[in-house]
Amino acid sequence: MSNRPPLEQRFARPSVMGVINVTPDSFSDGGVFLRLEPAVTEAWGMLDAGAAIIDVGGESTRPGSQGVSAEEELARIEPVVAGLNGAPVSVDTSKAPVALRALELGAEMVNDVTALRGDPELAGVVADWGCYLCLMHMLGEPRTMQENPRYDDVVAEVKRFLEERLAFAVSEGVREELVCLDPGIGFGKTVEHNFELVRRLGELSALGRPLLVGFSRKSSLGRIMGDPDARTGTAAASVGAAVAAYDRGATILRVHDVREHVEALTAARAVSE
Ligand code: HH2
Repeated sequence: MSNRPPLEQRFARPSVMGVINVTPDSFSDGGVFLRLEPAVTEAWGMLDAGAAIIDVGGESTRPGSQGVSAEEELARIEPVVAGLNGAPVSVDTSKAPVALRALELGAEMVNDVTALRGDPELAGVVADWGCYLCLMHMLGEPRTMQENPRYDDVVAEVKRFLEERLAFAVSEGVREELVCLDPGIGFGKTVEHNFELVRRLGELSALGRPLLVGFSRKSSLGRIMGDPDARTGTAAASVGAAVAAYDRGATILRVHDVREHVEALTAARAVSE
């Protein structure tokens, strides 16, 4: 388990992470994959389309959401992760028992939107398993995070946070070369904050770890099209943001529309080579 190659070796730049939300209420695909079969079929389709890994989540973190118990989260994701046996899987959770079960079923990454602040047991699980880890920035918590988020300098503050969480993870026994960092698009940020984070992504690269960016279908993409109340963005807008993030250094792009992203990023990489 613990002799995994460094994350930058396992995930070439750019790599696509396909999202499967096994939830009734996720903002873009809520309810679609609550049944086992469609979720597993969609995930295999994403892998066929070129996804490097599938991120399976059982708890929505959309603005205003309340969270679910570990039992409920596990009941949602366990059959899907089991059904993907042998496929590259990441588990989108902040709960140690959920992560542990997914790892037992073959998951290779824990994607924690709380950056190891949600469950004091999670760091130990990740360290013991020697799995990959994504640490994401969030200001506040999902229930309230979009109520007037404020920063003096959003990029500097996100950078400081990620640096501190990376140091914490390492102090808990997590191997630094297995960690990637994520600015947390939409997690306690205005539209302007989200775009500034991508514009200045190079400043986060200075932390020395690969960056994961998840802009796919997020409301800021709908809002810049002129709808101030948009709750989601289109696939085309998502692709535009992903290519821009890749151009500025992102390694992993977390997306819902895998084929479109793989094609666009393949073209973008050909240009940059
Ligand atoms: N965004 C969401 C969930 N998990 N994980 C990382 N590392 N980065 C992200 O940007 C990120 C994430 C929210 O998007 P989605 O999964 O589509 O919706 P929901 O949280 O409502 O299930």
